[in-house]
Amino acid sequence: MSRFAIPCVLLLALVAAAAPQDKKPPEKKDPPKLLYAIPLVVKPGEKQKVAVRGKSLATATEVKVTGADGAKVKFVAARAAAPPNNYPAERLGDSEVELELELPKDAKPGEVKLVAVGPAGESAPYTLLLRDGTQVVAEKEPNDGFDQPQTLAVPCAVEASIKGERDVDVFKIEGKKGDTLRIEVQAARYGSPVDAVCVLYDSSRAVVASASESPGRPDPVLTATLPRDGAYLLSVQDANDLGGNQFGYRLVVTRPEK
Ligand SMILES: [Ca+2]
Ligand SMILES: [Ca+2]
Repeated sequence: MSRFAIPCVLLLALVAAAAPQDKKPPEKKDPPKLLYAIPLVVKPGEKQKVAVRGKSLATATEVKVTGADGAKVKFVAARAAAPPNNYPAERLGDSEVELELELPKDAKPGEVKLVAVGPAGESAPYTLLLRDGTQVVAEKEPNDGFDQPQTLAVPCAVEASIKGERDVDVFKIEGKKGDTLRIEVQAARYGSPVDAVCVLYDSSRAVVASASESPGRPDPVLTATLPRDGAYLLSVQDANDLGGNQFGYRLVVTRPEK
């Protein structure tokens, strides 16, 4: 063995120790994803606390707001937050950010978006559901059956939730023969986990119309011409009987122009 043999063996061992196969590949991180806001409906012109649930948000460092001049967003916190009841994280998220949001009074529905920023990049934009000029009504529980409906004056926009598993929300609407009612649920398209089903009954509890979706969209839109004067009952529930404080929806009832 030459006098260089031992140092060469040592050198090879050192090179082997530093070989790339011994290095752990960097952990692949997903960019953040925003799913839905709690509360689901945001009020322009007011400073409000909003939590936004999603995926990979625990390490988010910033949330940006676009689509409204003068909109302000303050990043308060980010945390891991498992969905309740072992519900799927794909729909309910595994983490959330807490924000203080102030949108200008003239913010336009459909145009205001949030983007979360984290170590692995930016989320896709999330479109906030905003109040518009429609009369706002807060949902009043209990409203769980035909015997205890919440009376609505049309037109209105009810800010409601499927508050727990098997929650049913029943609303009463007075109508005249020949009136057309348009009933729309806004939920899934704004990321809400609510998969809504709407049924309109007449006063004898016969079904007038029902909807569980609208063309190309999971949120129901129901249009019905009323067959007689009287009280009508509208039920809203989750197709899978799931529910909880994250299950927000907005119910918009109007009489469209003929
Ligand atoms: Ca409810
Ligand atoms: Ca209810």
